[in-house]
Amino acid sequence: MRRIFSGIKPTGLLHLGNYLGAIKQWVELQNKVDESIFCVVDLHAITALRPENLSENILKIAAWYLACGIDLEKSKIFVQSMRPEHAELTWILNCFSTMGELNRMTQYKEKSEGKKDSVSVGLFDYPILMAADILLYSATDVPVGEDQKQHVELARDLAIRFNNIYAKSGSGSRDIFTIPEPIIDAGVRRIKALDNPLKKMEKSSASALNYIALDDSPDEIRKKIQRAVTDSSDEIVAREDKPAMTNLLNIFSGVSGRDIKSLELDYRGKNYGEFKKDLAEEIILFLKPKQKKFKEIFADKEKLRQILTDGSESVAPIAKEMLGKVKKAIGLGI
Ligand code: AQP
Repeated sequence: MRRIFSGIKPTGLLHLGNYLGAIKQWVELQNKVDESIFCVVDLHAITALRPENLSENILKIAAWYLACGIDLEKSKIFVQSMRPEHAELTWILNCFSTMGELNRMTQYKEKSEGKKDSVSVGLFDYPILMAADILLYSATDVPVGEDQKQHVELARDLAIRFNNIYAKSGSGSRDIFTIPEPIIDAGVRRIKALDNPLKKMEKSSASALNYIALDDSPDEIRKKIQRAVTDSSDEIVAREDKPAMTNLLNIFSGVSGRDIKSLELDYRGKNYGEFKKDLAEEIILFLKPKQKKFKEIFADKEKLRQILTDGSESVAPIAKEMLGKVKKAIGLGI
């Protein structure tokens, strides 16, 4: 039985990077596995920031999942904080993890750089919450970007450690946790920020010029692409010494379905202005049907809340059973 688990944190508006790097792959994977669970991971959203409009962003992200093609016949969607088992299993797994392991997490090192003593304990503990998300549902496959691979490896280590301890104690609970595999699709695009092609596009950026949000209007898209950073020479090719053009070509290819080589051929001898104009129109065309669907779904918030409540109730038996097994193996409770 193959079960996928993945999620996005509602720290801001979903952007093209989130679509091309995550949701597009989820939509394809939901047809290939037995079960898919997609979560809006709101507990993760408060580890480093105090996101504005958190509650509304949670609903928006859920609406985008549906508008982009997550199919409720095949997949379950819910909000992390609606299931208390995530926080409870996090505490238990905390007691099976070491400071050394968490100190080695690259994302923690990057996000805490220069402010080690003032970052939240939650940021340090982020990988354990992620391990709890994955292990609670016995996920076999976890689609993630390269930057999250280390966290899935930690979840694997914790699962193996826990299984080994409780097998040794003779409780007969060898395989409490399923060992998850990270799925890192080589075809998945890593999208860089429009205002800095050396950094990734990110929704919590202070500048809206960093990203194309999925709900940006045509005028905003034209303006942002027009103002996107370019490289020094006026040549439309994807090359290591041209990170800005490589990123723009990558986005063009992602939204149009055309390969980068054919785009390079089409734009040979043309200038950045023409290329950017076409790119903006291609993004607008690509987002238009998704935005239409999003608006319809988001207009009925009561229905959306019901979908998330139903989703939470439908995953509850899996989460409760797993937490029950874990507590029983340890001997917690009476
Ligand atoms: N720029 C990107 N290119 C490709 N994929 C991306 N993802 C995020 N940014 C890009 C993928 O989207 C999923 C959502 O991840 P997340 O919200 O849990 O955290 P993140 O990776 O930290 O995303 P953001 O948008 O950059 O959020 P903030 O600004 O809050 O840190 C993941 O699968 C990720 O790989």
